[in-house]
Amino acid sequence: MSELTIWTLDWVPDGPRGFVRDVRLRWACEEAGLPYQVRTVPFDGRETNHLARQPFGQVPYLDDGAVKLFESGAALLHLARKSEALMPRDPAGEAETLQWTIAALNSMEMVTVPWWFLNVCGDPDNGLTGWMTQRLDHLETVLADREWLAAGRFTVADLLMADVLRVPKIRAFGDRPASEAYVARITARPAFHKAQADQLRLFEAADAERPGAA
Ligand SMILES: N[C@@H](CCC(=O)N[C@@H](CS)C(=O)NCC(=O)O)C(=O)O
Repeated sequence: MSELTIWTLDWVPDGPRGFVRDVRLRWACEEAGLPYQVRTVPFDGRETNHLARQPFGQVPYLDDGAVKLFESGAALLHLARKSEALMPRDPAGEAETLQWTIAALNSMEMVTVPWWFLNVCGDPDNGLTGWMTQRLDHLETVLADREWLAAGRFTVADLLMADVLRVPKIRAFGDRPASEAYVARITARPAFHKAQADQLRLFEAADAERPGAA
């Protein structure tokens, strides 16, 4: 088996620490028991310094031997094909997992990220608020009577949906007890704690190397 390499930035400011999307890939590898290493590209110059690997200048991206992937969702599905811990092998369970993985990206994150961006730019009552409310309310209905999104068990779809929903401003956005309990339940998993702690450690260690560090 070729060694998996997860690429992330070498440093980020405090705000995004613990949320940089390499955590999704680390988390998936931890759940699946897949060995991996983490390598970094410089935060400074990120707009242009790794466009050959991530055409939008972002992270994460993943190397698996000859397989090179960007987009956290694509990388997660690649990892899920390696381990039943992330996705069941029966056709119905696999299809449900794919469906909810895409839903996390294309029905939730496609709304939450632009909403969050307008919010942090100082426009909390922006035109996306109604859309966001509607999406979160629909998901609350789904989560009110199920523990997991797909296949009656933990899958990579839960990992991704919980990661999308755990952004603090989104969690604080209204009273949705089922969604709140869902995010708490999924992020209580030891694999998430290890993944997040490892990311935080990487960025903390990099503080000392920053220009102007004390
Ligand atoms: N759709 C992409 C989004 C990637 C993304 O937003 N990456 C952030 C870190 S979590 C990033 O690289 N930000 C730096 C930048 O955009 O300059 C994915 O899921 O991989």
